[in-house]
Amino acid sequence: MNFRLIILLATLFITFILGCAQKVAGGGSSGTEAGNALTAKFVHLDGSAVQSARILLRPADYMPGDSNSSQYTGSTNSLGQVEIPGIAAGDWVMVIEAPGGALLRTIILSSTDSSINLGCDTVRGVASVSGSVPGTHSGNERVAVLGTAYETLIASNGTFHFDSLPTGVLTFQSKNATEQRTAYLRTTAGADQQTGELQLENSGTLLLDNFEDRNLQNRFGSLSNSGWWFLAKDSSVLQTNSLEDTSVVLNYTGDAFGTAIHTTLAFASSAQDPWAEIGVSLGQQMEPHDLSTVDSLVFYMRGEGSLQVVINSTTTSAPICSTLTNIEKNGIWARQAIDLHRICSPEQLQSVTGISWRTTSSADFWLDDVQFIGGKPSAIWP
Ligand SMILES: [Ca+2]
Repeated sequence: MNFRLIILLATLFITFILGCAQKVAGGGSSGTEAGNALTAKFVHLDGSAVQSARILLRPADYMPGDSNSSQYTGSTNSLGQVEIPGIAAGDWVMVIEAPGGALLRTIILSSTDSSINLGCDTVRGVASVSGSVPGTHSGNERVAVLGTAYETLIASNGTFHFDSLPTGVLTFQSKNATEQRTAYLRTTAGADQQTGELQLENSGTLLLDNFEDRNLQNRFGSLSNSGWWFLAKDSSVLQTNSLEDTSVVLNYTGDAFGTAIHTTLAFASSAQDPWAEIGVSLGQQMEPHDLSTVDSLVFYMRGEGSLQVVINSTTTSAPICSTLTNIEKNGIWARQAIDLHRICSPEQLQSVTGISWRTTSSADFWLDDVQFIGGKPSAIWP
């Protein structure tokens, strides 16, 4: 065996025992009676094993201070591996705290799972996060990270700050407040990040956008590096409520809906097959969103016209599913609820790249409070 080969083999061996290259030993309990067994492995940035680190699983909707909340604990062995047996079915947030960093992952366990192997993850450091909560503040209101013990006070001017949070997709929620407000953020190690303003959200719903931040990236854009609202149309169609012909217009409604999308589209009678659509992207073509956990798409609209609500997916055989909705001309905001499982196939819902509101005739379209009912953040943004 020559010297170069020995070096090569030694390098391969080191890569094999260090880093995420090594498979996590699976196994654990197999019966559902005993609950689910979870296995995972954690390494540092240099590839060495994260040893003797504390792992804590709490329910995904856990608020710091919740009593009677079940939790599971474990710690990593010398290889950075952990196995936690007997976990009940449900949605769990797992936090690993180690020297040099912390990591958060959300895990959805069904009653039919028996052992879950999370594979290998790298602990990269911690993130600092700031944001704000609108309204007046009593002094004992807090912002918490759901599923964890992390919480911080809201200052009298409505701002809050976390020094060191785990990396992952985090749900921030107001605590001790009269209104439930939330924000979602994919945190990055070493970065100083902003959640923006926490938005009103009912439990069981995910607010995609209410346009109160007056920008055209949806609330989940920071989770996927996309999420922009757009207007697309045939050149014969004129958008008559704006000087800027190709952009989405945000208008203040003067009512409880605050800021909303408003587009007036004029179709020329002579044009052939004219069309126009307001849409929002949900991840690039390479990373479509899995909306299987979403029951329905809910939004409010007013104005006048007839629109096709279109779900775009990467399914090659049938890339869109859609349903027709009509806007009554009475000036009143109407709530529309679209049962996604009625109009789309499971394959289509697993690979959604965007939603659009499409018309083939003149329309005056106001859109606001676009929400998913029943969607699980952890399933949509793994
Ligand atoms: Ca609004």
